[in-house]
Amino acid sequence: MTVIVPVADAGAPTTEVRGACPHDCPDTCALVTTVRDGVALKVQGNPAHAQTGGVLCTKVSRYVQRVYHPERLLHPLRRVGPKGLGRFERVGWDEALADIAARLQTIAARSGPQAIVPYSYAGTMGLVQGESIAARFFNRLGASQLDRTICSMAGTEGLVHTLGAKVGMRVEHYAESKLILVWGSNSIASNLHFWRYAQMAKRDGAKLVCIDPRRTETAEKCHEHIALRPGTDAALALALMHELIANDALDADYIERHTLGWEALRERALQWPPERAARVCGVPVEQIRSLARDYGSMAPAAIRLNYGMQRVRGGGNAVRAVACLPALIGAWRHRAGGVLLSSSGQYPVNRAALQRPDLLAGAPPRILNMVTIGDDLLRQTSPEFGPKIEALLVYNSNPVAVAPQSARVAQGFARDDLFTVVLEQFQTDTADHADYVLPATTQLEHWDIHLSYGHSDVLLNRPAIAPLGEARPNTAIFRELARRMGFEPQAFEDSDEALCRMAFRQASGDAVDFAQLLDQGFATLPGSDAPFAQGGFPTPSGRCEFYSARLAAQGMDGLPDHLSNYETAGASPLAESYPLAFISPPARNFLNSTFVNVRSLRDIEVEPVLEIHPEDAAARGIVSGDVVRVFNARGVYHCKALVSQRARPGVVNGLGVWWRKLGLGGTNVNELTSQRLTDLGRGPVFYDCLVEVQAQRTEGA
Ligand SMILES: Nc1nc2c(c(=O)[nH]1)N[C@H]1C(S)=C(S)[C@@H](COP(=O)(O)OP(=O)(O)OC[C@H]3O[C@@H](n4cnc5c(=O)[nH]c(N)nc54)[C@H](O)[C@@H]3O)O[C@H]1N2
Ligand SMILES: Nc1nc2c(c(=O)[nH]1)N[C@H]1C(S)=C(S)[C@@H](COP(=O)(O)OP(=O)(O)OC[C@H]3O[C@@H](n4cnc5c(=O)[nH]c(N)nc54)[C@H](O)[C@@H]3O)O[C@H]1N2
Ligand code: SF4
Ligand SMILES: [Mo]
Repeated sequence: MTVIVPVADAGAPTTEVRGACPHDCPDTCALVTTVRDGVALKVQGNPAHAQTGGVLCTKVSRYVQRVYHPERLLHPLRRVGPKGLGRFERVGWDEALADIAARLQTIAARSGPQAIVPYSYAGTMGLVQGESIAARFFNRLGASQLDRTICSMAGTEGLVHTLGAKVGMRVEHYAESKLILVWGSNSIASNLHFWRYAQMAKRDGAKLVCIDPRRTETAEKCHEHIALRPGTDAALALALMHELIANDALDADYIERHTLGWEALRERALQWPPERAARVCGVPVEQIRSLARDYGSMAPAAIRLNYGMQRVRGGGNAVRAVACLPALIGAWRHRAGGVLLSSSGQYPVNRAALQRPDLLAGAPPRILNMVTIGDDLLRQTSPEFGPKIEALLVYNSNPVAVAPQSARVAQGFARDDLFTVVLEQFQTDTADHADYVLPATTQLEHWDIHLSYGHSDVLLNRPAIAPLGEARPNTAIFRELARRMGFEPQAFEDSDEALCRMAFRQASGDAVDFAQLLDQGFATLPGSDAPFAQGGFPTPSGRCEFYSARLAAQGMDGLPDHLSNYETAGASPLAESYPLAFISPPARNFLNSTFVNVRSLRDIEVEPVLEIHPEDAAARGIVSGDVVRVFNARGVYHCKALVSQRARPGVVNGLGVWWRKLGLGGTNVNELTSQRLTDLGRGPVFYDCLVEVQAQRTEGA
């Protein structure tokens, strides 16, 4: 592989190009790239953008190391060795695209287009390099569609059935809160720019409480840490309601005017005295009582919920239960009160213009859940499933590393009769299984436009440098494939800049001022400061729905409840063999599996670790530094033990998501996770998982 050594002419003038961080992170920072002589010298936070505040996380402040990484993919590759080994030869674009188009046409003619499946997620969050031309291509082809559930669907459904949409507080207003519950979020690692506002509030006297099974760097910096068992958040929320009733801390007027189903929820909450929740959550009863006293008395009270708490069987219900809390105390009356899980529902994106569902023209295609790709790749044609998967086109995702139960996923990807094309910047675990690997540009090399799920601005990303080597944007690759498949050119001809311009264009006009985006790189959406001060929730009833008639109509519980995990520690037969709960939250210096191959960041994380509480370690004769075997019926994961109070008793933390080939023994955390689905939204249950751990001093790994 060619080593790229960018050398800029030191005498050439520098320019600054405005952009947006493309990564799957709520912060969506505004970037400024300094360019000299066509070479990107550095990437910094745009000081003019309030939510970025001129600060980037460590990962993206080293972005040029990723862009000019010696292992960047620079030309198309065709597999020459067995799948999974990563042996490839260089081919030209023409040859690669012609062969891919011919293979897809053959499969579509023989087995129907639904035997072809796209697999993509949020390698870039851009609306253009995400699902624009790619979606048009698969719509026009009539391929299977992908249910993009792998991150947030349980929480999304929970919010939609309570508040009405993915909406909530504006992040900047947390600076004025008096109590902040950081719930299921390691904000310092994964929502740094929210944490800046929480710090301002703290300096102003606010109290910060972290609710997380792991004693994270965020938990350490809060005044209090409630280290509950994974998957018990709804029990905690119901007990808080119980105490708000007992303490007479409710805002009866707000409940009366702006909520639905209080009588029924009240009855349910009364079944959850703090003693009961304390047993379920594994926390002291006094901690629950004191949290309820604070929540009922310290106004304005704000909750920053994050997706970490919805990756369990009852994740959707848990989000529903927590999302009910602000209405009970009338927290929404103040702009610094309420809850935020995601702000993405407020953006008027014109997805139909970008993705052209009209190109489907005919029967709706089958929809496959990305969480169960492991099982689905191993299925035969059947009336229930439809045609066996014969071709997979992967972009913006690394499923062999990030999808649950990876032994099954890798087995599926290793099928000799599966035709796999991977659009990538790097030779990932997934790319190792491809028939063709096509080199994709990075954010510094292409146009894009971004919404955010943590703030309320739109950001434009202009290319700062020319594409490296023969890399092409996803859009350009799908345009070319469409041409070679003989699809009508008019549906694919929009340029990337034109796609950016149409992303927020509505019948009533442009929702954002594109001239302003071109000029300063970001634009703020108009919106209300305290969106639900007077009610007006975007639910069918216009109220905060404690009781959801829509859920009841689907045969589900209309009220939120605590659902125990599929795999529960304690007195279950499964727990006899696998007594420890296993969670695999993000490592601070990686973003899902992105950045694992950037040496300077991997050196900070050192190696894959398993945090284990001193009691659990002692019971197994494990000391820090031991290579351990973490296992259950689905697989074995090898990593280094770190005996640490960051783990609570009974719960072990395996920080994710390493590339399998860079971990010990070619495995990662998803060797252990299951393909079961959440109560709402068909999401994954990464943190609903039991394991056992053994030291493995003799064998090594
Ligand atoms: N540095 C970094 N930043 C990231 C990511 C990353 O991988 N690295 N990932 C990005 C992505 S894709 C997303 S979706 C977002 C949000 O990503 P999240 O996955 O929400 O990440 P965190 O905010 O770190 O929250 C996870 C926290 O939830 C805790 N947790 C696990 N189970 C439970 C539970 O049952 N209840 C409660 N209360 N807490 C639990 C974990 O211990 C962890 O500290 O962050 C994004 N930002
Ligand atoms: N055990 C466990 N598993 C998890 C999680 C966990 O907490 N624990 N987190 C889950 C969550 S929240 C999520 S969101 C998923 C994330 O899963 P993915 O969305 O698959 O995220 P990444 O692993 O970051 O992989 C993204 C890939 O896209 C590539 N990429 C980036 N930009 C572009 C581009 O412009 N074009 C092309 N072609 N490729 C590009 C990157 O190089 C990278 O390899 O993982 C999930 N998996
Ligand atoms: S990953 Fe998040 S914090 Fe880091 S630069 Fe991107 S948006 Fe900002
Ligand atoms: Mo995610």
